[in-house]
Amino acid sequence: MHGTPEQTLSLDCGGRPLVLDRPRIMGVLNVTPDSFSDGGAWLSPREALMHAHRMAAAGADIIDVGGESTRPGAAEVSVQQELDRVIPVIEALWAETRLPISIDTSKAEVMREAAAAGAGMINDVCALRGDDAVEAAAELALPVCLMHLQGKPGSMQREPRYEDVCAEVTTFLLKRAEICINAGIARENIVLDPGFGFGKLLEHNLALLQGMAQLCGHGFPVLAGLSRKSMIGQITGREVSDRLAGSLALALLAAQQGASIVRVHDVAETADTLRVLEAFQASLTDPA
Ligand code: 9MG
Repeated sequence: MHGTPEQTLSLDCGGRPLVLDRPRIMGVLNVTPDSFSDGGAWLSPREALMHAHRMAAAGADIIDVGGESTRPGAAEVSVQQELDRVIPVIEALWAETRLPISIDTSKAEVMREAAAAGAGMINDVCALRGDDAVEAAAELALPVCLMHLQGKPGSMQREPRYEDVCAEVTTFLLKRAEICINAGIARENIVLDPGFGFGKLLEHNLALLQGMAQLCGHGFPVLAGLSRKSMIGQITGREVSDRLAGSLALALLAAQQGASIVRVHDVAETADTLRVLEAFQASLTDPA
């Protein structure tokens, strides 16, 4: 849903615009010891910050800072632990870059503190279903990404079941969007995310990718997070550290299907991949 110039959507991330005139890249910055994809490589705030600068230079359009892993079986962290991890990083990123910053959290208190430190978007894998989360997001008046998740992070992969995964995910997200709008969140501040890998088997993830146009047709920008996910391991047999090619293929497919934002670990490679797609799409409308 990139539309004509008159229709171009833009998210105002706390004064830092994220213009959705082409698929945008959200760089993942985990400040956690146990994220599934990078095993603590970015644990210290200093290292996290250096990595964020590398992602910015490589073409990231927004940086997503997270202090709690959403991997199945990951340890829960307290509000204070999460704040201690993310706030120094957000403050430094705010001061040292011009990029919008998103906070990956489900906790209302973390949303508020992160926004005060400079975060301009809320990325919640629980779609603001936590205590006080909708109220906090409405009060902060920042863009929010509402993600679908079946079950709970700890047990979501046990036996996910759907009759029609695309219809059920779409219905859930539109219902959450309606609840958010009724609570005072502006419609233009809502981004939807089918939640690849969150309570989904490979067949569900592939159906969602195929059916993404259905989700994109409701006027909300769609975010897709597929980078290094286990579906790539299931298709290719590769370990997390060896899923770059699979991640790029999925970022390309998601963007082609209409995703406005792709959430990725490998920013430089994704930027090149999306440039190729953009050139190809431009050649369709402007043939030689
Ligand atoms: C935090 N996080 C991990 N995977 C994600 C995904 O697919 N989407 C969003 N919005 N956040 C994610």
